[in-house]
Amino acid sequence: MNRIALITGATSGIGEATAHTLAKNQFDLILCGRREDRLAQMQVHLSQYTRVHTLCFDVRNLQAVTAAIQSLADDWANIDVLINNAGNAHGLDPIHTGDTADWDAMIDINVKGLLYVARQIVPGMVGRKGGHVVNIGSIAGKEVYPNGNVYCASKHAVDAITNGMRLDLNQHGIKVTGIHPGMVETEFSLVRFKGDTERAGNVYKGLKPLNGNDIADLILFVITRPPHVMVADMIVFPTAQASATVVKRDVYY
Ligand code: NDP
Ligand code: 8X3
Repeated sequence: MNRIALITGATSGIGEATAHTLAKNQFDLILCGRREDRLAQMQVHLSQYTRVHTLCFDVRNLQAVTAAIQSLADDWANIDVLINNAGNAHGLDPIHTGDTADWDAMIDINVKGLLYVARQIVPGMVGRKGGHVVNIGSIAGKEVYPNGNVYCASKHAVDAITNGMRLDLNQHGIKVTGIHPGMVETEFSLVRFKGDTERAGNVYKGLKPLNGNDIADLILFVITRPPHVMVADMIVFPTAQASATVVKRDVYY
């Protein structure tokens, strides 16, 4: 019987690629995001491989998160794998000129949203004495870089929450994994730079970045280890990247 995986942020980038990969590897899928049209298209496409259910909500809205998860029928309610992936950077500004609306968005989505979703799903895992939570952090949760201030803070919080979850859930047989990518070419930079395609494109110029499928492969790997094996933490870079700030480019700007 297929396991059930719930993916937040399934409408683009890492989450979308993960949905495609898991659909072809014996997972039933609950796909979440705010863009209903994309969720609907993915449901149609991926239903050729597996059972697919969609939930459209904003992770910032506690009532909406709660209502969505509680709306699940019995045959969807026992979630085996939670992939907390929804998140973004908003802006890249020094601390003294940062936009407080950007700060609110990053803290509300990347930190509080992850917690709201986990709070709804993890109790069921505790009751069933098993499950796996995969939190998508970032190299920004392991290092701090210039102008990254609040995004880095939000991802350091994800790292701390992931480690805390692992401690608290240890006695309940639940696996908790943190995956921390470096540069992945998705809609991430387009969102960070508020639709400025030129600035977003420059982030990846002169190197081969990771793509969503690279991270999806790793997620599939960690959630298909035998019951006694838990990958706790993973940092993954493109080969051209050595840290948040050290990147080899063939083209210099
Ligand atoms: P994308 O912008 O391509 O995807 C972000 C996803 O998050 C979308 O599906 C979006 O869906 C969802 N999302 C954003 N805000 C909300 C919200 N308020 N409520 C619900 N869903 C939301 O970026 P990535 O795929 O790159 O990002 C996925 C994760 O990976 C993020 O946590 C990011 O921080 C992390 N990451 C990304 C890296 C990169 O270089 N790309 C590197 C390291 C980590 P919708 O708009 O439909 O709601
Ligand atoms: C995304 C990677 O380096 O832009 O989390 O913060 S970085």
